[in-house]
Amino acid sequence: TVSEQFLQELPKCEHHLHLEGTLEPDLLFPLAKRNNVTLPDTFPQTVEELQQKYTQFKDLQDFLNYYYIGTNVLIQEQDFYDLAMEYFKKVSKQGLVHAELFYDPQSHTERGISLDTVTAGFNRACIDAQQQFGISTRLIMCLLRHTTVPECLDLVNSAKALIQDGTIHGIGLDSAEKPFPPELFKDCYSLAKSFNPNLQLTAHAGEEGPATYVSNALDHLNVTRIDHGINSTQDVELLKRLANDRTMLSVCPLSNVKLQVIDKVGNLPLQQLVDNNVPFSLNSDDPAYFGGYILDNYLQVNREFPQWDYNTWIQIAKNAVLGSWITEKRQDEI
Ligand code: ES4
Ligand code: ZN
Repeated sequence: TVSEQFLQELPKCEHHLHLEGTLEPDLLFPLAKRNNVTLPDTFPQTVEELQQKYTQFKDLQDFLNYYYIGTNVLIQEQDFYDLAMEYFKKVSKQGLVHAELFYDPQSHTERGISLDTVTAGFNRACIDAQQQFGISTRLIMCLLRHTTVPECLDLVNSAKALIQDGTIHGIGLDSAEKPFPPELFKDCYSLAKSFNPNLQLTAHAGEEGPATYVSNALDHLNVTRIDHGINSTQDVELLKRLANDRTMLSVCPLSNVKLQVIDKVGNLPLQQLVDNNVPFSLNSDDPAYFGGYILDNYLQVNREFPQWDYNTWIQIAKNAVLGSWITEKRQDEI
């Protein structure tokens, strides 16, 4: 193992964080009150009851059911700003220097909240995070794969100006993985890319879904990164491809345990990724739901991969910098 102080001070980059997944119970209830939002009768009514529910989810869908109810309390531009600022405040104390952040516009537009309201609040927080904490940021707009392709095309079209001016730096694909293979969203990805050749592309694949979802995301969506991707280890040829192309996997240790994708962090195939030279980063996914922020994920991996020395950890941190969608100048600064 390495010392916890070393991991705390190590400059860290986050590539897999859903802003809506940073909604802590102690912000959820006040926001519901502030916005006069009634939660379903079946939803826990106190912070304690909700935290109790968050101790374990049956699977990804069980978690998503809570996650989408949580998003309902976000209404005003200020709510989105406050949510993101709470996240930046926490991780600024954990050695985070760069964050690439997912958000799910469709979970808000379906409730009548405009893409511009959501994006403006999150983007204003990003500007303030750079100012106040020196954290650089990128926003990644996700398509919800449980919705329809025409709905996702509508979202991409409505985001045209934000993609063109770079406010939206990347496109992602999230929500229930099976049975929605990445290739369904081929036209959505190519349309988005046609708006700005510098747009970056990633997709959730290989979390609950098979390695073929990872290959198909590479083949049909032209992504340069894979979110989760841990099931890639089912296919050795795919591992070679990821290593050769320097395609980074954004791995989320505590998330995988809470959603019962794996039994314990030590069962993640991280040593196999290291041995096959596949780049990966360590991330928190939905920290308010999964019991830990970025540093907690690093610390848990350190405990369960005690064979890793300082050099291994420095290499992981470097790979995270190299896999970030930032300028060479910013890479050198970090
Ligand atoms: C997510 Cl862990 C995970 N997987 C897929 N979609 C998501 N949205 C928020 N968290
Ligand atoms: Zn995710």
